[in-house]
Amino acid sequence: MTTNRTFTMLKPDSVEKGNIGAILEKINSAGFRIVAMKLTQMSNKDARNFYSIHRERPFFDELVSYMTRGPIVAAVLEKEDAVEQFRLLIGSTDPAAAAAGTIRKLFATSISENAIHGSDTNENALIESRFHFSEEDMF
Ligand code: IDP
Ligand code: MG
Repeated sequence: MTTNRTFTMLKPDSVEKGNIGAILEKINSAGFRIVAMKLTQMSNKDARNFYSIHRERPFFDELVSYMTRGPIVAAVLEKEDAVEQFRLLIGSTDPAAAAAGTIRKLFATSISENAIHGSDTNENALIESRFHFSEEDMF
């Protein structure tokens, strides 16, 4: 995996609200190429592992139950400077603080149900992509 890739999840609230198509349209329009993509549901164990960095946070149990309550869309995306460019596209963690036009501003409900995930570093993009996809599933 090159440093031009990032990892995303359209979280359960986005799938429940029927926002998959609208969010993918924003991602496409911003010039990201889809390298891998699937509809999947995380188990409790998956979510606890994926978010293990937050295990001591007060919102950890809430986060795990939110992320496991229904299907997500997991994807690997490619663009120059993908990690940083994608974080700009999704906006701040709290949609109330997110810039106009960002995916979280447009589609998120709250700081906990915030529509979409984006990796925060190149190293985590690689770890998170491999969590969901094998090398032969990445094009
Ligand atoms: P990020 O998704 O913008 O990188 P992180 O701080 O890594 O934000 O938090 C991971 C996820 O945990 C958030 O996307 C959100 O779903 C949830 N979360 C973060 N902070 C809070 C909080 O203060 N209350 C409830 N949930 C939170
Ligand atoms: Mg994060």
